[in-house]
Amino acid sequence: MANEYPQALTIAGSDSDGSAGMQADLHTFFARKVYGTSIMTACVAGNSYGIAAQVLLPTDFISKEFELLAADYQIRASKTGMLANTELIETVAENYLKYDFGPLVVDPVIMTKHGNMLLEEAAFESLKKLLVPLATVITPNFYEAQKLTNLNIQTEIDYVKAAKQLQKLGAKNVMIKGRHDDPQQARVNDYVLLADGKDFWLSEPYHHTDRINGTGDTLSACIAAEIAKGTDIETAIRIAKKFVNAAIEKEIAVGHKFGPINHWQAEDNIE
Ligand code: PXL
Repeated sequence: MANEYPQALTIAGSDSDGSAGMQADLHTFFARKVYGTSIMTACVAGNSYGIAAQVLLPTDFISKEFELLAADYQIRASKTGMLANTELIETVAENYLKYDFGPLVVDPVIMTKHGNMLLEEAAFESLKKLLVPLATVITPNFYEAQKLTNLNIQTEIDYVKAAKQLQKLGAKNVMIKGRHDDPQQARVNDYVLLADGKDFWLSEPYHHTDRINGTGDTLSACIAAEIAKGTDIETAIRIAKKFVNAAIEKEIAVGHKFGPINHWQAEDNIE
């Protein structure tokens, strides 16, 4: 029968070097054995040194992508990545509400690890108003959580406060990814606050490597993949943290500078 196999959707930008964005999402869907569909919002021209240019797709084209997928596929979970500006956020939110594409994982992508902006500053408010309330799970990094909450996040208590504030904005489950910018640190700790109020920290070792492009994309895609298979939210988040850790642990050497993580390593090393 058509559509029995679990299907997930990424609504994101294409990254030409394959390390991040939609490509990282599709690698993850493949590794987690869900069929991956994709609604492209933008294309960036980049390589492992950085991004040089980006173009945004027309909103009527993006709406067409939604319409065509809805007419044929049965998507059981979705995730968002690069949405670039207010117009694209509005288009994505409107279309997501029009169809049934399952629970939504929002990765509130603002900037690449190397400082290229992937969301206009003027669009932060629409991200908060239109997209955060649609999030079954939201996965900001430390920087994005600060931007969305206007809090200065220093202590563990600050993470808790920020997560609660994101729930007030409408997100159901929140995972705030901890800092990983200190070469001395031994572990990377992420804070999770679930819809029912249960909370916990997830901790994995810090790996000293430049090959970490696409970690946020992979984490959110892995959560969506698990949800598409029927995994509960807490387990989906726990699997995704382990998956990303395994993918960082053993690099694949492609590109000269800030390379990708290794989805095959992850596929082979977690259940
Ligand atoms: O990893 C964030 C990200 C998301 N989407 C696109 C990107 C990047 C980082 O380079 O290029 C399209």
